[in-house]
Amino acid sequence: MIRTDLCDLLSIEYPVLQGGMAWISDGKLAAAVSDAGGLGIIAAGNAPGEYVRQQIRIARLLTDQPFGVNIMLLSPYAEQVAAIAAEEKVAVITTGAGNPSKFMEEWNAAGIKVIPVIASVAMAKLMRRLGAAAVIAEGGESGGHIGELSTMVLVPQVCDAIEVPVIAAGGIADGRGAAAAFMLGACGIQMGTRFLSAYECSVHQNYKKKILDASDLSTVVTGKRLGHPVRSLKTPFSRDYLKAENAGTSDAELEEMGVGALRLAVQEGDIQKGCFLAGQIAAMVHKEQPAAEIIRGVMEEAEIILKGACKWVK
Ligand code: TUI
Repeated sequence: MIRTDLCDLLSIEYPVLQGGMAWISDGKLAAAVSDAGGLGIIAAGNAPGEYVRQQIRIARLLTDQPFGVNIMLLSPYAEQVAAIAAEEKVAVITTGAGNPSKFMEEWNAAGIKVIPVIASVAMAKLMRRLGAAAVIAEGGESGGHIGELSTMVLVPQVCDAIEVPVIAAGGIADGRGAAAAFMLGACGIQMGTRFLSAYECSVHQNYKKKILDASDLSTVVTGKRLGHPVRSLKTPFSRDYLKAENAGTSDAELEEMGVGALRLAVQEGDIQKGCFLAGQIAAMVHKEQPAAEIIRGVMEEAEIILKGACKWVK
């Protein structure tokens, strides 16, 4: 069994977080992950505060284990969701796609453990100074909004820079990735794409099928020109978007193209117009299975690998 400081910090059995995926990570998925001994996370995405409150209530009906809320800082509702998460006194708040400095004091005062997603050493240091309980160091292998660095180089540099627990994210799909993350100095992992295939994940079946059918080169990064690089599956939408980006289409028109595309993928399974966010490990997702089986499988595999890790040491 693998237990790390993160398990004690968050009162969880396995040092595994489920990524806060906009439109996807709802109360049902978060509860399933938390009930299985990981930390489930409800994603606020671009949704209003009341949606998040409703999902928190659903999760509380389904599990008595701790779970978190992810606040996407580019959302027009970020302030509203921040206040509701504090009011509801969720166990953990994770943040993404920006700098949560202005919220840290309020969340810490509410007794919430704040775990920002960071993509650089400077941001990790700032978050630590402002009272982050841990950080999630997310590499560019991830799906969705990404930073510059890969997990392999980001995680050890963040571990060297700060003394709070570091959770590795981006490119982790199985026990090999988890074991590697621990070797880099992380004391926990976060997986997003891998949980898309959980039975308890309500994403449209077309989305699940596209993940199960993906190959190593199936993802692409768009949005670099707008300053918000986003990794998604290669689809008619991503091809059109990339073409528009390269053709010099105006920023306003590009923003317009993106609006609603995520929801179309998640809820309608719209193969033509949907934007299917996914990490580079999509090809390593092979079947639908319960969230509990995913967590146990990954951690059991990591344990075997770590126990055998001395095989080259003479
Ligand atoms: O946030 C994510 N992944 C996301 S958010 C999202 S919704 C969206 N849709 C369209 C455009 C943009 C977002 C889909 N996927 N991951 C966490 C993450 N945060 N990755 C990288 C970062 C990050 C980047 C810069 C965190 C902080 C940061 O700081 C920059 C600064 O100085 O503000």
